[in-house]
Amino acid sequence: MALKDYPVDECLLQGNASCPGCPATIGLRLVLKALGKKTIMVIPACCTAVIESLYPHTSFDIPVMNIAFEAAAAGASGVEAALRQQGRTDITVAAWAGDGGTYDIGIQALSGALERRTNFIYICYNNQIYSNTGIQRSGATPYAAWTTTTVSGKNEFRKEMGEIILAHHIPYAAQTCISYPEDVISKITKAKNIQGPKYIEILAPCPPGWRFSMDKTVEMGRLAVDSGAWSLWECENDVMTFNGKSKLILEKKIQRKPVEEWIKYQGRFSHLFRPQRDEVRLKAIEDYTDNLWERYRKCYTTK
Ligand SMILES: Cc1ncc(C[n+]2csc(CCOP(=O)(O)OP(=O)(O)O)c2C)c(N)n1
Ligand code: SF4
Ligand SMILES: [Mg+2]
Repeated sequence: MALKDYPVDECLLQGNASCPGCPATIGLRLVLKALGKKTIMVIPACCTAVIESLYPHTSFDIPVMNIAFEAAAAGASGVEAALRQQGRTDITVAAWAGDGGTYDIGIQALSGALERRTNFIYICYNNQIYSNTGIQRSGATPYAAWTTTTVSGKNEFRKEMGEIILAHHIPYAAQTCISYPEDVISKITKAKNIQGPKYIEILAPCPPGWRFSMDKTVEMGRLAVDSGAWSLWECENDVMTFNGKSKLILEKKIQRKPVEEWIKYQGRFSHLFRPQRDEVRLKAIEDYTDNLWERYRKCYTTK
């Protein structure tokens, strides 16, 4: 959809409590434009619960159910069952959770809801950290990144949550990024019109957590995609389609930029460049990314 055709209605109101340059609010604005007001959103503990504000105030113009950190998918399953019981088919049920609430603490409830074929959309905004509680590492934090619990850089590589989701063989799964509004809106719109469980993950570069200037949020997302550190794809009934530059990288029509081109702007990786270059860890990051793309090429049916 062209930018001029986006709905002008905003379900995320002004004066909310997000940081300047917050990717969660960019993502949520886009998602709610696509879903519209007939949406019930289930939100666990995360930055968004703070952005929403304290009862009795709210910055969201839709009904929201706030729920415990681990329970987003379970709560959404309950809402969906209640609506089904009432014969309501005009309301979309969406869970909106961070990477901590998805990759780590909420994974059991999420896997269960996908396996039960719950009719809902689970959206993970992935800022690669537990940001709300002070920038702790999560299962989504990339290798070598500084967080307050990995002060010399994380020793482990991130989980590939997309691949874990694909193993559930749900009707629709996708990865996108806040830097690509048309991609976000078209994937959410598609998911809204599919019956059964849908999972969409949105990369959300976080200025305070990744240590970059607040006017660079969109650029950080684009560089993540250009470098292949993140990819845009969708999977419908087990057939994957890569989108935008990710498709060109997959088909080897362009070369991905080195991941270094993305991480060099982020203070959380500064120890890889100063006082001297850490060639071992920089190479490990590029190797990991090459292996991931080779796996995409070999192991998945793509079109
Ligand atoms: C069971 C439980 N453990 C820990 C917490 C504290 N807590 C609240 S939000 C949060 C971090 C959330 O991280 P993420 O899901 O990535 O969302 P973000 O803050 O990054 O938006 C933590 C650790 C909690 N509320 N409940
Ligand atoms: S810490 Fe990051 S995700 Fe959380 S409100 Fe601030 S910018 Fe947004
Ligand atoms: Mg997070």
